Amino acid sequence: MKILHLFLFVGICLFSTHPTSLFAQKKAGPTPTKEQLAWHEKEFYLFIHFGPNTFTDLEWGHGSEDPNVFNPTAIDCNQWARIAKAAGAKGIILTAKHHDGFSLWPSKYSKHTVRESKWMNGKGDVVKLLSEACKKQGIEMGIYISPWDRNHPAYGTPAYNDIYIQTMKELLTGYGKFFELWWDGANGEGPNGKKQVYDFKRFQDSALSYQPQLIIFSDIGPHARWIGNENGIIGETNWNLLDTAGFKRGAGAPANDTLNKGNYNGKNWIPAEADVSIRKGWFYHTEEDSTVKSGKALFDLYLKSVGRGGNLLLNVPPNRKGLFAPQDSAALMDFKHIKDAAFKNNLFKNAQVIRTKNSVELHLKEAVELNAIQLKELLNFGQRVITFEILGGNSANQYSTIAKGTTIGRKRIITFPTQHLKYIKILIKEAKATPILGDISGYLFSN
Ligand code: FUL
Repeated sequence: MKILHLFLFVGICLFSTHPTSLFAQKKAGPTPTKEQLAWHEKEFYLFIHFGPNTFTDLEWGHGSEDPNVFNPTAIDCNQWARIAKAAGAKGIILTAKHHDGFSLWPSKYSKHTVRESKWMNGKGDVVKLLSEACKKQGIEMGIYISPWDRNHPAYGTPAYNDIYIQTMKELLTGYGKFFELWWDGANGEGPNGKKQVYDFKRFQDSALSYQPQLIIFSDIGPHARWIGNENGIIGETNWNLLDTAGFKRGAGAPANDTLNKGNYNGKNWIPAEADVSIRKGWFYHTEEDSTVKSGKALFDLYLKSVGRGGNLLLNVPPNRKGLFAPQDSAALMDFKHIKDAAFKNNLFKNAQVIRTKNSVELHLKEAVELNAIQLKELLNFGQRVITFEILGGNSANQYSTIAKGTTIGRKRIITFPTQHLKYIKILIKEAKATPILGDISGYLFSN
């Protein structure tokens, strides 16, 4: 890999000069749209799977369930939004319709909705309740509308594509702005045993005509991609780029490993979003209460998703009352606490910064103990860094390797066994073009 002129601009925090001259720099390959840049900054938000499955203990409802099974006894979307906010989540994505076709709002285009249930005498609307709650808390809302529908009688016929578009229109024009639209890759049979050939081109054009700012997620974007697993773990190498020509959503998507790492030379900016559940399943099941991930496990997932340049979409499913269970809320608060403590004290804040052609040295006033370093690239210039090395020592001329890494992207958090260091060097070994880094910070995470 050829190293082009490496000239590092570091840190907004570390340097007093803002790198305005950089705007003259050549771009390196695809760059994010302004909507994608804003999306990257969200970092972490919640996913909510809620519906008949919550009451039947299924993960994939059959679509033939009696709508009356959906009957949360004490639903409180304000509780969801409050806890999300308190946990540091920037939004909530709701399964407005999962594969069973049950709509959490009274859709005109379905006979399998909250309206047909006895919940609130058929007058309820979860999408409305949650959108109001999110507004109240100042967080954003996104929407999951499963294309696969095991209930709709038209599923498996061309008419369903029009119905799906009308369904999206109802949601996207009736409840205010959503930050993200989530398309699941699953495509099974409908009630008549037929599979649907989705007209994704029309779906996409229609969705964007109703809400142009939307980030549309699917296996292959167009705006954010699946990471090829549901464990929440993004590749240590993570390009925000993906080639999509010739690929399809679902079975025709690129290999999971490709989705996990992106394409080095990908033609489109399609960053990774890591979806994972706080518990075993996506829907709430009492017998899975013991599977709730601890705050520490969630922090580890944060490091392996956000810390590898992607976003973290954490599913927290409400129980049959319509509330987050106490175990889940407690784990979220623990996570927030651990995360806040970890990033509270930037050990590099008063460092002297020395830039060379391909490295940045941080000379601290005195040696400190640290075990984590956070690097950033300024994404509006594209993703440039291919490989880097972190070195450290106790004199300016004696550095030894502490860690090596591939790709930086929006945020890269590198952890290593605790070191006692006064001098730190970030060496950019290979880059596609002049690397443009944001602030560099160092921390001592507690174990
Ligand atoms: C999968 C679905 O089949 C699961 O039920 C869940 O919604 C998950 C987030 O995506 O593909």
